[in-house]
Amino acid sequence: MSYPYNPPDYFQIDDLLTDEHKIIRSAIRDYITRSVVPIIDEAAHKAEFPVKIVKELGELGVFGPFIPEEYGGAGLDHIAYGLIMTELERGDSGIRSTASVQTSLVMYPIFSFGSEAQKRKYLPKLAEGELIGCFGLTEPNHGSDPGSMETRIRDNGDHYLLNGSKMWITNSSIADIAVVWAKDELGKIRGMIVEKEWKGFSAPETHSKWSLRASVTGELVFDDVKVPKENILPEITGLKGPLMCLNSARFGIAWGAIGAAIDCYNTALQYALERKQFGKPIASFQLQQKKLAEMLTEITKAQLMAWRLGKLKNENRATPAQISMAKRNNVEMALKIAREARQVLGAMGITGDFPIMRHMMNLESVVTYEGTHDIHLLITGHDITGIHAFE
Ligand code: TGC
Ligand code: FAD
Repeated sequence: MSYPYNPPDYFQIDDLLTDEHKIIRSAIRDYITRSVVPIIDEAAHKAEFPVKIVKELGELGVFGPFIPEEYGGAGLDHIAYGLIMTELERGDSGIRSTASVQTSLVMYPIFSFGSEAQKRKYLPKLAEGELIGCFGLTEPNHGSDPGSMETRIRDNGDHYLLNGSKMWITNSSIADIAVVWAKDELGKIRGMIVEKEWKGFSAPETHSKWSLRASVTGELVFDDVKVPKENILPEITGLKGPLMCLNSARFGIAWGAIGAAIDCYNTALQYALERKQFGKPIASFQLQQKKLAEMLTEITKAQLMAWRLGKLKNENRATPAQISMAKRNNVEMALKIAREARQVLGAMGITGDFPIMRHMMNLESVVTYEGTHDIHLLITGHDITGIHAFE
């Protein structure tokens, strides 16, 4: 069961949005209500990503909204991108994950670091959802410390030979292409586009997840894969390449997590108004009101932070450390709200009849991927003090 979706706008942040923003948000919101809410609980139970929605999301313009129209994007601003992510994550973090990866981790690097031929070949199809992409940075032995990656390319004439493996990769087994990061013979990190059919490349799925169950996660394994030289992203070397992609994806997550939080708050509020104990709606008890009031306060703070970050990003002034702070704060906020909202529903909160438990389990991944909660704290610490506390 799910209640009508009534997202709060306590500080009238809608006044800060353009008509175009509101039209886009409304289109995605309607789509999620119509096409995702009715199927997502069953998909999560079955641990299946509803792959048919990829084409529909492409038609809605969810992939690469800030990529220029000449490459298949919509040429929108970053606030529009953020609003789209909020609406998608109200549906499910896994749906937002697919859009994050496709947009920020696949289309963004091809657009920013790719050759003209690469852009023309891949971007329009990725925008339409005709191709699905994934992003390979994390390895079995290197998660928070991607700079130590072991995956390698070796020059072999007209191509490179790629060897190594990546782990925890969203969309791995359903992806047609992978943007992969590997070190060359000089130890420099290079990005490349690897196609699914190439010999030596496999992408087994990881099973038994209790989180992001309606999303595909898996490995990328490279065994002497021949990567043509024209598939190397020519315009970037070094760790800052993948980290720039992460800035874009983390920005989207800072907005996306608000959608999951609002869905939990909305459910808790409506349930508390309906559910009676001791002859009264539980919403009349001060302890429940405290929970609801604090949830709304935290959502409102997160909305304001996301909106301001969007303005800064539109002006090309958002720093990676600001993005880290927003990702960390907003995901933690959503996770806490999911836990509180679950309690408001009592036993009903653990069932799939309501979306809360699914959001809560999903957010356990969101708080870890794209940089863990603690890594983002250390990024803020570094920014404040100038002292690197990673090593
Ligand atoms: P460090 O020495 O600090 O930096 C290396 C170079 O990178 C530059 N840099 C950045 N550039 C752009 N944006 C950023 N955010 C940047 N952060 C650092 C830096 O200036 C330097 O440049 P240069 O020119 O001097 O070489 O690097 P480090 O090795 O000490 O590590 C820093 C650290 C820990 C912050 C970083 O590695 C990190 O963020 N670790 C977390 C890893 C992570 O987030 N992985 C995400 C994998 S993808 C994923 O999870 C997708 S989930 C998708 C979904 O399903 O939604
Ligand atoms: P580790 O790095 O081993 O960290 C373990 C713990 O140690 C964490 O709590 C961490 O905060 C802490 N820690 C590590 N270093 C320090 C330090 N210096 N100081 C203090 N504490 C520290 N990756 C991709 O490349 N592409 C994807 O599409 C992708 N999708 C994902 C999807 C899911 C569902 C999940 C769960 C992960 C995904 N990831 C992806 C991987 C994700 O980015 C990593 O899991 C994450 O960066 C953390 O790495 P790790 O899991 O190896 O943890």
